[in-house]
Amino acid sequence: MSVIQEISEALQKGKANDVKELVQRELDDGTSAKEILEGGLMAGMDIVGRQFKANEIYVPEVLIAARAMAAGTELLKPLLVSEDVQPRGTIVLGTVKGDLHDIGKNLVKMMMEGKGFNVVDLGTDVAADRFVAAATENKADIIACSALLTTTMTEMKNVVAAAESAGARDTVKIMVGGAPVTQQYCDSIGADAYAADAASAAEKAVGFIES
Ligand code: B1M
Repeated sequence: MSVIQEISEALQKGKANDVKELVQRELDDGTSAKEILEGGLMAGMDIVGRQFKANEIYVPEVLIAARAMAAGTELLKPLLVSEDVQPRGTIVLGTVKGDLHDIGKNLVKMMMEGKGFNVVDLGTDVAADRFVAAATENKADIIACSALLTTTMTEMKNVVAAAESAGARDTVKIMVGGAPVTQQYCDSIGADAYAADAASAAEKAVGFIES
């Protein structure tokens, strides 16, 4: 097995220290950061995403794999900047106003980063105007909103309205998700996409960029 494959395997098993060691070894051997990111870390995270979607693994395993990915990307970040690897696109992500749940949102972030996106994480309790201002400031392709409460998901409608009044509706796609959110709700507020889970959210984001 190549070291790149070993990196993917170690990430899937959530072995952060192994990932760190293997990434450093591969860098010392002269492999580019881009190759390590795509062939090792992102490939491993793709498999984790598929397993999570198929209910073959659960939240704790995904969080441990995310920690391992963070350990690897930490070493690569400065090199990726100098190698001028362009991110796939920029996504502004947050949990909507009034809502403090962030476990699902953090998984969405991790899956999106695993697909090569630059994710601007606004955290929790994010008002509609802040989503739109951050999207404009960062020239984002996508605004991604998470909500876990039936009482807060209505803020997503305000995000769509705020993007419209800021004249940003043609340049930014709006994606919604979280336990109480449905495709029907997405359609009713005029958002562009709904995703039921973190892996699907990342796949849909890729679909927007490649379409
Ligand atoms: Co709260 N909570 N909570 N809670 N909490 C729920 C959501 C609830 C269903 C529990 C219940 O009553 N059965 C209920 C909501 C009821 C409703 O509105 N229908 C509830 C309530 C009522 C509350 C409080 C109001 C309780 C109170 O204080 N009386 C309060 C609200 C605080 C606030 O936000 N203002 C509250 C507080 C909390 C804690 C702080 C204790 C904690 C949050 C900790 C944290 O997030 N850091 C908490 C937790 C942990 C939960 C439960 C138990 C678990 C949520 C979770 O993290 N799930 C939850 C019950 C449950 O879901 N079983 C509950 C795991 C996570 C991986 O799943 O977030 O669904 P989830 O994310 C998934 C998908 O939804 C999707 O991808 C993720 C992974 O695949 N997804 C997206 C999420 N965002 C997406 C965005 C996308 C696409 C997909 O595109 C952009």
